[in-house]
Amino acid sequence: HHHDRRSVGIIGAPFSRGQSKAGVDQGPNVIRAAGLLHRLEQQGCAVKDYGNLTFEELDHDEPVGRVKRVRAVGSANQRLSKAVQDVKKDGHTAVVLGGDHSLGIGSIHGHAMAVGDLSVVWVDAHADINTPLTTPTGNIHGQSMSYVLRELQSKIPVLPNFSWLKPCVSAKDLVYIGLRDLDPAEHYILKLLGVKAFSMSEVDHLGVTRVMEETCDYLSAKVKKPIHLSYDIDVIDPSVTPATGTPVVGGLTYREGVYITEHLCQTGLLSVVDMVEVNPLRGQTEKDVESTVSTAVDVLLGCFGRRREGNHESDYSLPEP
Ligand code: B3U
Ligand code: MN
Ligand code: MN
Repeated sequence: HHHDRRSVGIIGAPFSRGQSKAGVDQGPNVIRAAGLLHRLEQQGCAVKDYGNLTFEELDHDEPVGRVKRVRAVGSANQRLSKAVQDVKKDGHTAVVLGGDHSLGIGSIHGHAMAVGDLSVVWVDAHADINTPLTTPTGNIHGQSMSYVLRELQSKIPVLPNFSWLKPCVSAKDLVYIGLRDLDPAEHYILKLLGVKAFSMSEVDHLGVTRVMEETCDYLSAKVKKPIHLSYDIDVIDPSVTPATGTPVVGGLTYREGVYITEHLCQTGLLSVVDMVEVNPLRGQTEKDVESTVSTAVDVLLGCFGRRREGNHESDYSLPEP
């Protein structure tokens, strides 16, 4: 039988302007330093590293209404969108290493420009669906989904450096997993639009196995679309992944966090994966950072065929004595 070598294109997006804490821009480098590329190759992937994107520094980026650093976030996401389009045109599954979660905007947009309609699985303690008018913090990493959802288009004001952005995701094609810290406006939006969401209560009630079965049944009910997985490391419990900007108690276990990507890998539909909010300056100790980064790597390896039972390449043969 033939075996497709999975090809992975890695984009570093060392971007931090969607929130206020220093260090999240070091995410791409610490994830690479933990051996991501080598381990992907070891499990049979062909890996191409596109390197880190660079972003322009803006001297004048005053808040627009409540929203902070709009121009920087707008232009960075435009660059990321182009980069994701290029990686998709080269035929790879794209991995975007963040950086904060505002990069979900450009990553999803670039993905949709390259492949058309897609499904989004947003794995996060937070829904990141505040609009520029409901945001309590002004941070765009808490607003990403509202910028790309077609149904919220009329609620988004014109913002500088965002004129390139076209809403490209339908509410019916979005599933949330792991939610446990939503603002009232975000909870209202999810109910208003009927968004499929498995909060931590549903994970407790159903178990992660049924959550993933229901997620995949829901998303492939009519046509199978490419899946965009946007994985915020803060979905996992801070006892495991403390080195992140906004840790929230009561998160996924390591095993649940990895199971999600093992299951999505089996669909064969994973097309772009974001790994965001790994911040090596937020851990208390070296061990905190190590645990956070190695968990992020294991989550990513799960997207590309790693099994906890062990793996071997299809052409493996035992050495003859
Ligand atoms: N919902 C809040 C807090 C938040 C969202 N995402 C993170 N924090 N990481 C907000 O800023 O919109
Ligand atoms: Mn997030
Ligand atoms: Mn989050």
